[in-house]
Amino acid sequence: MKTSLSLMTTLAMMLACAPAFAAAELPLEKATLTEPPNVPPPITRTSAAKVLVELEVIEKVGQLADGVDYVFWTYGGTVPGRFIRVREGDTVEFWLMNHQNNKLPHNIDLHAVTGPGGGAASTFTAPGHKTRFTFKALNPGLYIYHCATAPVGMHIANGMYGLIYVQPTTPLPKVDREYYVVQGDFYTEGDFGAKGGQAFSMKRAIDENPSYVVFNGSAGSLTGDRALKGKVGETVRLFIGNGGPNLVSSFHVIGEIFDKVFTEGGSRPQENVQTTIVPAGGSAIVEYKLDTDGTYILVDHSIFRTFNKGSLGMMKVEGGQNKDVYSGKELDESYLGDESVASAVLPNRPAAAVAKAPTAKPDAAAGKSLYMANCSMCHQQNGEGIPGAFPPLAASDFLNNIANKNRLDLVATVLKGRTGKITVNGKEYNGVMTPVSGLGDADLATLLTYVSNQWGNKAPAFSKDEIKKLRDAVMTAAPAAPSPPH
Ligand code: HEC
Ligand SMILES: [Cu+2]
Repeated sequence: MKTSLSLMTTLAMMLACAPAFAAAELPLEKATLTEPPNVPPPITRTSAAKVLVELEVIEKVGQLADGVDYVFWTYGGTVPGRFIRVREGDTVEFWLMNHQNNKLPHNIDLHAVTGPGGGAASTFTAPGHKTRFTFKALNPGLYIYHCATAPVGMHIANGMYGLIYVQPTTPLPKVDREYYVVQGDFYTEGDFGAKGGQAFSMKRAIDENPSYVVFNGSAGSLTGDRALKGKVGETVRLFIGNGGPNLVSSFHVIGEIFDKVFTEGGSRPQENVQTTIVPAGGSAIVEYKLDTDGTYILVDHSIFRTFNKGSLGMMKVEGGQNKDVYSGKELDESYLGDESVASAVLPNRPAAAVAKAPTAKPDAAAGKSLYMANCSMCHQQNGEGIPGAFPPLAASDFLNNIANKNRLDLVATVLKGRTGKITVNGKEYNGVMTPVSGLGDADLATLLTYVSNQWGNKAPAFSKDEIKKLRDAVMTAAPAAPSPPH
């Protein structure tokens, strides 16, 4: 009796668990695909399905940055392409459609596919055609997909990549928010910020010298109104990819520590990570909790890419400051170090950049070297800025035309930084100026007097006392702006 019961149980279990029916007998469902930065909802099914994925290739003009047009080649009309979410063990029927207005053939290599070329040869599709192949999602994880049509590098460089997440049979714990962010490097004939239509530069691409390094296909795709959002107390999961084609990303969120990172999109998490490497053609899943409010900046910590090539995104977190976690600035008072120590340690330091005993009349040479040391890398030596990225200070209406408010605004901009939309001389900017710290009242007076009396600007000189008053006013006002990278 006992024996036969256990035999029956075993038989019943075998029947219940028998997974390997032909794919045709699996329940059929259509995958929900999402545009960046959105992620399809978690799959709640507990058994395999046959999942239909339809992805359309669209070649179209978009913006690489403000006023910079570029012909992108896309999966679904965006860079990165549509986010695909399936479940480990699913059978995926994959359709690639190449729109009839496109000029080129394309295909797709999904790194989630086991089989030659990841689907590339099977999906080679001429304009005005569609192709199909089917694969089984054997391995869970986060995978890049990309075009693999010759010249492969060019197809990828033009934006043909995205992420497919094969959700493990035991899913990751639920979080409050999931987002989709993919870095990519772009190669234009003109330098960063050069306006108008920009052609692809094969030379730059081969030299691995991108003019743009961006998240989600354009500088500013995740800033201002398009910033990612969150609330204090929530948990966040970012599905990060790197389309390349060339650069490896040092992905970091300024002001956050990743509680968990599934490095390279794999199955086992590392804990308490500051910066994670995302290889070209690779991914990472990062998770963190939002503990206090403010703007958190997503960067490639190869930091010139962030401040000079566009790899800067934002997550705006609301819900109040948690003073136990982060106090904000508690104190700023004068400090006078021993001059002889400073000059002994740093004999080559340019004299004018060193904080001197306050002089009554700020001088232009000192102002210039302070400007060169603190502002010129963004606003440029001649104060003309960089179109689309850094607004001009030269003949800037912002600096000169806000009647009496401008003096306070200028000091606030320098001390607290500035972010959000701003119109300068009729052109809109939407960037991030990080706060400039470490300048005493006398130096700041010298610097701002210089800035407001150069390149066609005209304003009364700032005195040390005036700066002190303005600084007090700024520092007691509401907090703003992100902290600089650390
Ligand atoms: C890291 C790059 C960076 C540095 C360094 C920097 N700025 Fe800015 N600045 C910006 C950006 C970006 C904006 C526009 C911010 C926005 O879009 O809201 C800006 C805006 C401004 C504005 C308002 C707009 C205008 O053009 O009149 C002023 C004034 C300004 N900066 C002055 C300064 C001064 C003075 C310094 C040096 C003490 C400085 N900045 C250093 C990037 C920078
Ligand atoms: Cu292609």
